[in-house]
Parts: sequence; C-alpha cells; structure tokens
Amino acid sequence: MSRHEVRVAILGAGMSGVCMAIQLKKRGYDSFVLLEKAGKVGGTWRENTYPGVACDVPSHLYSFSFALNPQWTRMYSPGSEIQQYIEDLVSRYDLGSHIKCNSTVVRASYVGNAWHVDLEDGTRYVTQVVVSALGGLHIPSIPNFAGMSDFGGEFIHTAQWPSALDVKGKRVAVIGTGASGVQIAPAIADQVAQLTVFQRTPAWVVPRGDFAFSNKAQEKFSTWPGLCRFYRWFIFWLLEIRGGFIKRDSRRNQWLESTAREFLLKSVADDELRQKLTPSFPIGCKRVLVSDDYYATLMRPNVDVETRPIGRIYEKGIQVEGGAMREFDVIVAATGFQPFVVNRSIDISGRNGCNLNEVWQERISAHRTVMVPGFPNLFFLLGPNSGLGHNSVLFMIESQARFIIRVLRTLRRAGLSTVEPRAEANEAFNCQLATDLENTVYGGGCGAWHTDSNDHNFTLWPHSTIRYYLTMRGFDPNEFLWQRSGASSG
Ligand code: N01
Repeated sequence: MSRHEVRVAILGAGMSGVCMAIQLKKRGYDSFVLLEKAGKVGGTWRENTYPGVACDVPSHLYSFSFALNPQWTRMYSPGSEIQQYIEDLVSRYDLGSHIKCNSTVVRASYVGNAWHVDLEDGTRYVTQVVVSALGGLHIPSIPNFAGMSDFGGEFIHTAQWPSALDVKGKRVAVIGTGASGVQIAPAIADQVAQLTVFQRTPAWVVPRGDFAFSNKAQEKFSTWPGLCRFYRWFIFWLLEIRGGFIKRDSRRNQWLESTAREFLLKSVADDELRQKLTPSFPIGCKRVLVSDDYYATLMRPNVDVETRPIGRIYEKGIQVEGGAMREFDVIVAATGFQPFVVNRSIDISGRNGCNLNEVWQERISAHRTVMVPGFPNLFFLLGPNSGLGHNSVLFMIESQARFIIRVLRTLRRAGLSTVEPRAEANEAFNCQLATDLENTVYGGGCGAWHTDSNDHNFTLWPHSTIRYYLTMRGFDPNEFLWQRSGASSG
C-alpha cells in the first residue's frame, strides 16, 4: 500500500473541487491533492454530453467571480464550452500536479487526529482536512420498467451518452421532462424520424432568451473587464430579484406563474396538448425549466407527447398502460439523478467510528450546509441545502470555499488542529431551516427529486444567495468545537 501525507484532500475535480483547489493555492496552501475517479476533470460537464446539453444559468454568471470569461459564445453556452472553461482553469492556476485522476476513493476514516483517505487501488492519503466536492447530482437514476432487459435497441441515460451514437433517421423515445429532457428533445427533433416524449408530470417552463454574443461583444468584454463584471452583476441581481418566487404565494411567485402560463398559451395552439402540458403544482415546487424551443418542438409533426404511464418495454419498443406497443430504435432516459448517493457510496467514518450513512439515515443535513457533528475537519461543497433553484450554484461554492479557508486560517493562527460543529448549533440551524422551508415552494408536496421520502427538502437553500453569503461569512466560532492535537473531545 502506498502512503502519502498532505494537508488537504479534495474528493472530486468538478467545478467545486477545482474552485477549492484554486482558493487554497491563492491563499498559500500548497499541500493538497484533488482525487478524481475519472480520467479527467470536469464532473457534471465531463459526464453530460447529450445533444443540447447546456447550463440553464447564463454563462457569465455560471463562471467564477475570480475567473471571468469574456469569450462565452452564447448567453447559455453549451456544455462542451463549460468543460473547456474548467480545463482552462486547471492550466491557468497550474493545478495539474495536484490532480490525481483515476483515483477512486472508497473510504475516509478519522483515525487519531487525521483522516485516512483510501483509494480503490490501495493507496492511502493521510490528511488533516477532507473536502468532499463529489457533487449532489452524479449517480443516474435509471427507472426499472418491466421488460427493460428485453429491449433490442439502444437504452441510454442522458448522463451516459455514447459519443458514437447517431440518432439521425431513428425512432426515439425520451422519457422524462425535467431540465435534461427539455434540452435534448429540441436538439434532436429535426434529425430523428419520430420523437415521442414520455411525460409523467408536466413542468413549468419559462422562456430562456438565449442568443449568441457577437465577436464585437466578446471583444468589448475582453478589452473592458469591468464591463464583463458589470454584466455578470446585472444578471445576478436580475435572478436574485426574480428569486422572490421562492416564497409561497408571493407576488413574484404569482408573476412567474402567469409568465409561464402566457408562454404556454402563446406557444401551443392545440388545446388538448396545452392541457397535457399544464402543471398542477405551484411554480417552483419542481425546478422551473428554461427553454425557448421546447414547446415549439412538441408542435412538430414528427413529435408527440405520451402521458400514459409506461407499462412494459419489449424487444422492439414501449407499451403504455392501455395502449398498443410502439416501436423505437433508441430510448433515452432523461430521468435525473439520485441526489447525494455519491457521498454515501464512500464509506465515511468520523470520531469513534461514527458512520456518515448512519447519521444521514433519517435525514441528510449539515451545519451551515458544510459540516456534520462528529466529523472533524470534514467539509462539504454543495452539501445539504446549498443547492439553488433561482441563481448560480457557483456563487454558493465560492462562499463555501471562502468559509473553509477562514476556518483553516483560524486553526493555523491559533495552533489548533481540529474543528467540528457542536451538536446543539447544528440542531438549531437545521430546525430554523426546516421552519423557513415551510414558507417556500420548496417545502414539498409535488414529489420533486430535491425532497426525501418524508417530503423534507434536503438539497435546496430557501433564501436569497446574499443571505447565504452572509450566513457563511458571519459564523460564530462558538458554534464549533475547536481542539488542539491530542485533546479529547468534550
Ligand atoms: O432530472 P429531473 P434532470 N417514469 O429529476 C421523469 C440539473 N440539471 O436530469 O416529474 C417516467 O429534473 C420525471 O418525472 P416526474 C438540475 O438541477 C441542470 O432533467 O418525477 N418518468 C422528470 O420529468 C435538474 O433539476 C442543468 O414525474 C420518470 C424527469 O424524469 C437536475 O439536474 C441541466 C421516471 C427527471 O427530471 C436533474 O435534471 C440539466 C419514471 N420511472 C440538469 N423517473 C443545468 O443547466 C423519472 N421520470 C444547470
């Protein structure tokens, strides 16, 4: 078994892991490693390569405040451009020597006053600090329809798109009408012979307003970085103000719902189809989708929407309940992810062998969204309740990385070795969060992926991002237990 000692181990080299690494480097911490299971960096943007993949947050905001990119080609740039942005960050900040690809972490155990991070190949990293940057939406949720193994064509999840697959002239079924489904359907509709969208629940859709930046605009952003920053802030505040829809029954919620209704009315002339596409839950309860061309795609002559539940899959196609079998060459499952399962696939044990899976058995939660009592010096990026439905998660990641740096500095300056949240502070934080969630559209009731089996929202932040920034900045040191090496916990 090979053994290495570093100060910080970051698990995962996606957007959040790379952000953490840059912040460490900028603040003079050079003893860190990024452990990545795949062959290259990128996380979500490496894995998701399906046709039409793009971010549903404008690119100038879906990039880091310390690494603006004047060269974005579109308001909503394609996934490949975001992947390139991440790879460029690695070169720009010279992170290459810190990144260990093909390193699958299987276990992280707190032993004595250190973390032992074990890889599948037997390598062990002994570290003071572990930062989990594994991402909440990583493991595909693949439905288990009867007869699925009988299907003779291609069955693909959106996050596992084979680069060689050509859907031209094929009969394609897309199952799911979430953020991925509404991107892929318009991207392939004009190439395929027939496209059937299998919709279980209609989603609220608002116009995206996508456009390409002209060369002139890109040049101006490059020449005047201040303009690029101003534009970014403009988008940020626009989304932040619109984010008032989170509050249940608020004026902005009503306004957003009427905007979505009008968009549907204007886009879909057919009454029967419009009826099928009208959601019956409050806007925001499930992620609000942004698309300029989804509704138009559904109006195409070679596209139809099937709302009857899927009954069985056969060798040649799909049969819905009460319907005949329809033949397909390709079935695309745009059925989303299993939130936080990736954190649970690694065996994480803290003080006294306390296991994270057991702690999270009843409810997934963390103090200030980043730390769990009993797990000293373990931090989560994009951890419980730090996802967003109205703005850019990169803002959250930056706030979290800054918080971690502040904690590391405090440890260093005071000659301390460990920090963990006090159980009572964690309890108070999460009780308040649960109360706050009740007044929002994220409070459950529509079967969204971001709630657990008890309808408790464990993924989304129920306030403005500014409030999150202040929450992460203004922590009280007394909420945490700080210790010197060798001291026993009390
Ligand atoms: O997944 P989803 P997604 N039979 O869970 C349906 C992020 N993202 O991959 O609503 C039939 O939203 C399911 O139906 P229902 C973003 O945060 C971001 O689209 O459960 N249908 C739903 O329609 C997003 O929220 C970007 O009734 C089944 C769909 O599949 C998250 O990823 C881009 C089914 C799943 O929708 C997930 O999005 C793309 C079954 N058995 C994704 N199981 C950005 O741009 C599920 N469905 C940042």
